[in-house]
Amino acid sequence: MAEYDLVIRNTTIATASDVVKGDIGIAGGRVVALGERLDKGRREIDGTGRIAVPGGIDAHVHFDQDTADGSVFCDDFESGSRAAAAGGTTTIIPFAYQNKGQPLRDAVNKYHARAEGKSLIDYAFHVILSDASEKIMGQDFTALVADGYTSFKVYMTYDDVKLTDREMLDALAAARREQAMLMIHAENSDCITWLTERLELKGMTAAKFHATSRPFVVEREATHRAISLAELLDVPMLLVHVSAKEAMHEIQRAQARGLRVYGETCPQYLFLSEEDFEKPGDEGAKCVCSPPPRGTDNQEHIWTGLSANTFQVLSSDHAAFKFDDVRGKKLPGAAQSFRKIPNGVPGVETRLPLLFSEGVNKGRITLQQFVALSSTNAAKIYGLHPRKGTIAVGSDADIVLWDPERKVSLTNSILHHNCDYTPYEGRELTGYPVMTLSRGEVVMDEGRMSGSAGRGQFQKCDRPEAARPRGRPLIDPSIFN
Ligand code: DUC
Ligand code: ZN
Ligand code: ZN
Repeated sequence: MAEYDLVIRNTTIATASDVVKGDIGIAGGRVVALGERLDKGRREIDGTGRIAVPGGIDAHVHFDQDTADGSVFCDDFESGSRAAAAGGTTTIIPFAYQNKGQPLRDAVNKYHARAEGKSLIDYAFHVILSDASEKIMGQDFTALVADGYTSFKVYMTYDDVKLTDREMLDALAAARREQAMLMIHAENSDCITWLTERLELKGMTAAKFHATSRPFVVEREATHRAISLAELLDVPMLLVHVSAKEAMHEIQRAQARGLRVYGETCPQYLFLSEEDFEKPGDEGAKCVCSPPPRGTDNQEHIWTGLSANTFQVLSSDHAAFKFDDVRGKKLPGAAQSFRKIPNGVPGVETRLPLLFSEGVNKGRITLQQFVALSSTNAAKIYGLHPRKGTIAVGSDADIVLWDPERKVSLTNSILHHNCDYTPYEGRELTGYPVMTLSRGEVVMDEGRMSGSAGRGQFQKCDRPEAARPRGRPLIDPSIFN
């Protein structure tokens, strides 16, 4: 009787710290042995010429989320999780969106119902905190953290969700008490509104003016302000979707001061630029996201931030709206403004192939950094490690085999999302995931999907060690505790 359900044999095993050769023994959905010449498994997979990495964790995706303006996200938990698995991701962390005034528990329950029976792979939830009032926070913030929802996104812009500085302080104080992780969308709301109104008055409404309405200063200022508030109360935080080098420099300065400030960036800031907004017709709308992609020279700076470990996480911020759809990105009529274009780009499936091809294969980051950025660090920052994010005895057998030499032309027809375009159309990649295992079950083999919708399990997150305060606030914590 074989000891293993499955053995992946003779493969290169890459973690965030090591790259070694060997076999991986899997039983009961978990890794139970790493070694050489492991006993035969009931099933054997030849890993020769492949690299086995911990399945990706996409820690920033929007699936089936409510919107304030009637636009419709085109991926739900089924299509989104399928696309994720096809692209080498085995855990997704989408958002439960709290409407202002809504109890946090209700928001979480609503998104559980949306995920139920649909996700192919495991998932956790971040909660979008649009109301941090005492009434709301006093209700169920503490209980939610205890129940495995340990990360909360705070917006500094967008009218339906934004918090004032004072409300952010409330959120920070609560996060500090509960050791929860705050994720910050840092853009100065008033600057954006002021600029948008003036651009519209001048008739400057084309997609490219989206970038004009949200210049790097808007992001840098808000990043600096968020960090200052966090420093005041001594609360760790993560700045999401950092786009510009100037915001990145704010994070670097905070890290140099010893603050627990973490950074996330996304492929759109490595591969897209404001030149994409100039594309003919309405094509520019395909790349509208916030913050916007910057100049092409900015891309190398963001790569440097990845290789220098300024950023801990590379997420997709998958926020997919169809292009050619009444509720999508292509606006009916030239009189419409960039303000009406739904913000976001698809990317859950292309995140890792882009990072591998242009990062690892072009020598910008090491294989270990690839693993850290795509999986391990997110697992640590959001309280899923070591169950997720590594290949180690006892961890879930969420493993992806990569063919590091596979040549792929990216085109929307090979992708599994429900979107009618990819902003990376026509890119030539080297290196691609060829098999995805979720808790030991093959869910993708050479692009063929298997496994039933709904097999993915909700993952409770622990209070992340990364969210533990340093214990050195600038003011006495008894004042705000
Ligand atoms: N910006 C966000 O803040 N969220 C979704 C997509 C986007 O572009
Ligand atoms: Zn955001
Ligand atoms: Zn987002």
